[in-house]
Amino acid sequence: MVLPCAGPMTSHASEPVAPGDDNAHFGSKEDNLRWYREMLRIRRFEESAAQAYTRGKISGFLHLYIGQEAIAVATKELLQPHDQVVAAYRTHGFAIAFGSAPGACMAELYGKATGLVGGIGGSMHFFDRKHQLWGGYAIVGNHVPVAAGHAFAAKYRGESGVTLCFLGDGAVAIGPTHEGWTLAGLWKLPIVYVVENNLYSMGTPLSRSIPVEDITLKAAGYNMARERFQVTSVAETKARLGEAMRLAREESRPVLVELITYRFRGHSMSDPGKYRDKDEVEAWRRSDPMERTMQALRRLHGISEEELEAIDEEVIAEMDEAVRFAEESPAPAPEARFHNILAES
Ligand SMILES: Cc1ncc(C[n+]2csc(CCOP(=O)(O)OP(=O)(O)O)c2C)c(N)n1
Ligand SMILES: [Mg+2]
Repeated sequence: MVLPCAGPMTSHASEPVAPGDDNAHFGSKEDNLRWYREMLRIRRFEESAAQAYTRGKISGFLHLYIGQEAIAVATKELLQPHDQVVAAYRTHGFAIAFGSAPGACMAELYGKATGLVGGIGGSMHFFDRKHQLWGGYAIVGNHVPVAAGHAFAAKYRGESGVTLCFLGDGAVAIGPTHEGWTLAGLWKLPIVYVVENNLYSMGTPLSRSIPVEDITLKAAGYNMARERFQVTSVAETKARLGEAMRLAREESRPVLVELITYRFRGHSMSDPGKYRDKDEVEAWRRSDPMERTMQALRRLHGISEEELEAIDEEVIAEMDEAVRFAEESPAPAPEARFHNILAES
């Protein structure tokens, strides 16, 4: 339930939810099959990217979304045509879920001309207007006021679109976030700020970067409504994030949503993640939304191992094809680095 900013606190949830038979949080067979496939597409894309990185095919940074896929998949299902999504740099999952071609995404990572932004942006600067993804920002927190600008434009023009701005827990305490949230509250913008709280910013745990555990306590200071929960299924994420979006869309109320989630890999490919122990990672694996959806398909819907394997094979083939496309694509022309810097008439 989305709470008004002065409402009672939702519970803390820094421990993973144990897998149970909470069937209420799963959808129909068709829903679960679709969600499972979409989460798997993101995961297999990321694994292919990681392999390409270790083969030296991708340079620069590479931040993987493995563990957080349910968020992008739920978001895709909630987007209406005029909505816009602005995100940080862990954005491959959004592009794949929203409908960007995996080949163009992989080619962007490879720095090829056929990439999403012509191979000039790389992992941190995915951008696909057609599929409602307005970046891809590398500078922590700096996209928060940019997103307020998107929401202001929609309100000023009288359009129905909602802006969704995703940021990490590490962006909460940074200056531009305060500026963006202030504008959102002041101008009652139709925006939902979604903090993907994966408990770490690089190797720094949340307890060392933010003085309160419940980030949504901050909503009151910006006159935003608030919502907070752990992401364990697409169904629940869709329902609760959807309610936040409804409030922003219908009442022009900014909302601060905190999604407690977990990344199974290090911060980026160069991070072995030694600051957390195996038991912690294992505990979170047991509440992995993709794994739980797979179990629900077996348990609730009688999907066989063969059917699950067939889905995986199709998805792996799709991502192999994306890698082949990236490998065979040409590099951008040297002058391409000067394109799209100034608006061209
Ligand atoms: C202004 C700024 N300071 C520092 C960095 C270096 N940096 C890159 S990612 C990161 C951690 C951000 O963590 P979080 O917001 O929690 O996102 P996550 O990586 O967990 O998705 C930092 C400090 C940066 N990119 N921009
Ligand atoms: Mg984080």
